[in-house]
Amino acid sequence: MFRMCCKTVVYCKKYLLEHCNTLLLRERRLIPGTIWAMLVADITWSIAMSKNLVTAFLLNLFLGMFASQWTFADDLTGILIVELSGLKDATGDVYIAVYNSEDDWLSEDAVFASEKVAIADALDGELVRTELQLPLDDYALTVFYDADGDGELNTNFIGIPKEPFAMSNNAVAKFGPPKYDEAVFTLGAEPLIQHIVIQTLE
Ligand SMILES: [Ca+2]
Repeated sequence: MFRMCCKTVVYCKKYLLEHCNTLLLRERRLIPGTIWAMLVADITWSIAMSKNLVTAFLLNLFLGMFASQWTFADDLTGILIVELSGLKDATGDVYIAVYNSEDDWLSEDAVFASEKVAIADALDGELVRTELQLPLDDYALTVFYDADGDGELNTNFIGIPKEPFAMSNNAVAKFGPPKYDEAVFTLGAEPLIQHIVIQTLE
């Protein structure tokens, strides 16, 4: 019984630490929560080895689960509210692409997150409004209205969008698309509103 409990606790601790390492690789802001979770694992492991094993085992599980949930839900995600204006149609879809790296900016293959928004379902007065839940970090957005419904941003032969589009911060194109620095913003724990005016170049 004692050996089985020891193995179970070791397995739970190993899982927790591996889970924390995965989080650490995914999101640098997880470090404080990760350290906290690892401390919980180590403290309860010490208790388990010296006193009441079953109590420590249950405490380990409870605190480990609590630490993970606390890490994810309370400290590490924020609400990004995207409000769009300037759309001339109340039907069709808007596509939002989220980037969190200058190196990935405007790459079709390296989008951090994306969302297809049905305009009819997201109308809030004259605005199209949607919410994204994202890890706390820096982001930049591109938005376009898919006028022909093919799911892609149509461009002309030199790459200029033929469908209404916009960037976060309402960054303006000048001799090329806006740079990441012009479109980037920081999502913190408080909900953040990005009010974006859709533009049509042609
Ligand atoms: Ca299109």
